[in-house]
Amino acid sequence: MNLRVTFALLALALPHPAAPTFAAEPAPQPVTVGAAWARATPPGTAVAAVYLTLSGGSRADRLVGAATPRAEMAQIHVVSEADGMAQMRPTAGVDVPARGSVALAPQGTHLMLMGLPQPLVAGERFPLTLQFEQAGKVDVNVEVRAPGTAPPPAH
Ligand SMILES: [Cu+2]
Repeated sequence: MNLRVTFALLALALPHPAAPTFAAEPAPQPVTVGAAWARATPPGTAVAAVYLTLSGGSRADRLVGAATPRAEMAQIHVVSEADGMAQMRPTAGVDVPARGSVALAPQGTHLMLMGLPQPLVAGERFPLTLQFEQAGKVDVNVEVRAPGTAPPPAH
């Protein structure tokens, strides 16, 4: 038996360093993001809102930011009512409870895209990166839907 074959047999006999280890605890499940969409924007409109659903993983997390190549800036906005008028304001984050679900939906919390160089066209999709405290960056695709009859909420 030559030396090369002997080394090959030795390598087979040794425990493989990448062999799976069976931990007592299951791997933590991160937050997941579903059904991200935005309304198409008329030409010349510099802002758009993105809606989506956050589904909590095995531990609580917090959405703390977003970015997309389609806008200069993205903020998390909450809607509150003052003197009968709905008002939006930026907020630092959205808590996602473990195994809970949080919907960012029209008339409520949303992601505000500001500084759109081009309009969002119905039928297209664009990438959006969400930033979470625990899960880090999560990439999603935003579906652009035809504008409905309801006017977008005023800032
Ligand atoms: Cu807004």
